[in-house]
Amino acid sequence: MIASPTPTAPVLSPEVASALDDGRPVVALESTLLAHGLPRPANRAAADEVEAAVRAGGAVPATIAVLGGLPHVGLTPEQLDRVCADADLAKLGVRDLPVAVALGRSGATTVSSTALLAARAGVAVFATGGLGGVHRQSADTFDESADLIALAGTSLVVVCAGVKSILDVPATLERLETLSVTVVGYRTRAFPGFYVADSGSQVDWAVETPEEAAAVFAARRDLARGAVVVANPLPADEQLDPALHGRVIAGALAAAEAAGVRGKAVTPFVLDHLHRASDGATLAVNVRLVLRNAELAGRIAAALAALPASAPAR
Ligand code: PSU
Ligand code: MN
Repeated sequence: MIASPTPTAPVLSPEVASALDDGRPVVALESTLLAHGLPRPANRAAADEVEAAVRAGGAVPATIAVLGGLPHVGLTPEQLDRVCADADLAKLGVRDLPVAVALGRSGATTVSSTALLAARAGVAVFATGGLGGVHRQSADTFDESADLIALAGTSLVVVCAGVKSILDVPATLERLETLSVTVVGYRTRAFPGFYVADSGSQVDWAVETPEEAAAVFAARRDLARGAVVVANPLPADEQLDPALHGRVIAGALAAAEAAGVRGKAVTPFVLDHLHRASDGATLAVNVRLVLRNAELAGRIAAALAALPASAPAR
């Protein structure tokens, strides 16, 4: 292979590198939800809590971001400070990665770019809050997250609380089916609705344990590229009050429309509006669901590491 003049290989933190070398469990975490999904300075504490939740599940956390053109897998506390403090940090999807790398820029990685970098580093399990997907009004705007197509082509487990409820959830599930992304509920067939336990849509399959989730992924990896989405709902007593949920979502989407927000600014704008309109209720629920996903991802990574090594895919 001809070496690229601009290296794109991820830089592994010492802890992540040694865990991967030893075959110990590692969980990738994205940085866009910290930099663009949660308000400063609460995002910094959340970054530590999410990493601690992965450890509680039995795995090593690897938060991913691009700093000075280098894709990092596993961040130091100072690097997390930088990701959480910089109000102008770019939001990098897959298509933005080559620009950031070649021009030496920094940015937070979304589900799509985190998945790519995690898989490249050899990390098979990833935790986030809610996937991006098909936006409401997408028939007019064509706004559909790059997360979907990235998951179609990347071998990894993504633990999430479904897709963000600001989206068109049934349309997003249709697209995931078209893209042949495997979707299983965690102990439920009711697809979670991010802030709320039940989106109202069903999925075809459920897994009951981290071991089952790991086995499904091992089979997927043997059969075909692409992700396994493990949809992990909040317990009903921890969800956002569904009535409040309906009210504030409608207001936030209307505000985005009125402000003329477009493209990749839509999701951060709407999440921020929700946090304000609900007096922080959506923020507390958002952090809680990410922590639950991080811990479950840790358990799934541990179960995967305990499986007998499978024959290499042909
Ligand atoms: N989960 C959260 N908060 C977030 C996100 C996920 O709890 O902010 C981010 C992820 O990085 C996801 C992105 O990839 O939102 C989707 O953005 P878009 O709709 O522009 O593709
Ligand atoms: Mn978009």
